[in-house]
Amino acid sequence: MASILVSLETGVLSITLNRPDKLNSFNPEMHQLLRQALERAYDEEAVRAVLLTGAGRAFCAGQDLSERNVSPGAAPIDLAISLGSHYNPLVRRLRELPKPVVCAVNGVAAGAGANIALACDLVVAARSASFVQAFSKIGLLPDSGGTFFLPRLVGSARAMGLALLGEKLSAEDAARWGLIWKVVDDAQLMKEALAISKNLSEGPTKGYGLIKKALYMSATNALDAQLDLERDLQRQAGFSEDYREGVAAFKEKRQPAFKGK
Ligand code: LHQ
Repeated sequence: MASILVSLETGVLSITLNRPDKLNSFNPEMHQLLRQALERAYDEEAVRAVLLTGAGRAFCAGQDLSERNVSPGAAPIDLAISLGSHYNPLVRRLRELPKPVVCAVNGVAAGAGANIALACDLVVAARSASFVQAFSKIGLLPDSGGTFFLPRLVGSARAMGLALLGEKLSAEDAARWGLIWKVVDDAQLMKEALAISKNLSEGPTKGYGLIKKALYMSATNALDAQLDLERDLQRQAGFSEDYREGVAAFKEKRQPAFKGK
């Protein structure tokens, strides 16, 4: 059984982490297939939004710990290698993809699984889902962008509590804290996440890519630099066909037909 399922429908590339018996934890094959799916999302014009979710009762439990040999006498594992070759490129790919990525968190999101969800642009979670910075329980620190995303999303006090205590945060609290976009009833999750993704896939894709860039750059820019960036990106947006169409549709009092160009 493939550890990643991929399908393209009406402009939405759905990617499902598919190792349910291992709570969709990451092994090298899953990393490789996810990388290929995101490359496809980048390359194919027909892909105008991505929807990431998990199969079974979990979204993703982070690294597959059953693959780590930590028995006495075993050579110590250099974790920087798997961060450098798998997790960090994955987070960069999600953030740099010039198309919106929706994450439907269907169950527990733990360790790198939680932070990969947070690396997506819009996170919708099932009411029964939860987020766990499980790293401290095994002597590690949050990775896959966790130490960057958490304080920015929920403030340093809550980020520190989540990271040090490694307790489960319910989807409802995650939404209340501003960690994610919204929480919905379990039965509504995929319907809602698909509706959001489809809506985005019919939108001004170029403009969305520029929105991502501007908002993500704001994490490290001062106001002056950000104003300059907005000027430069708005120039690009203004040259798009979709800007023309958006304004024409507004004037003609009709729905715009964006082409993502
Ligand atoms: C698992 C896992 C798992 C294997 C549950 N692996 N089997 C990457 C590499 C480089 C540097 C370091 O960082 C990283 C990134 C990381 O992600 S490190 C953090 C790795 N993840 C964790 O520490 C999470 C470990 N799992 C848990 O804390 C819990 O299982 C969660 C909170 C995810 C779910 O709890 P429960 O719903 O109570 O389920 P459970 O604990 O009973 O797990 C169900 C099964 O899944 C169980 O197997 P079993 O055979 O007993 O049914 C677990 O062993 C297995 N499982 N996570 N990551």
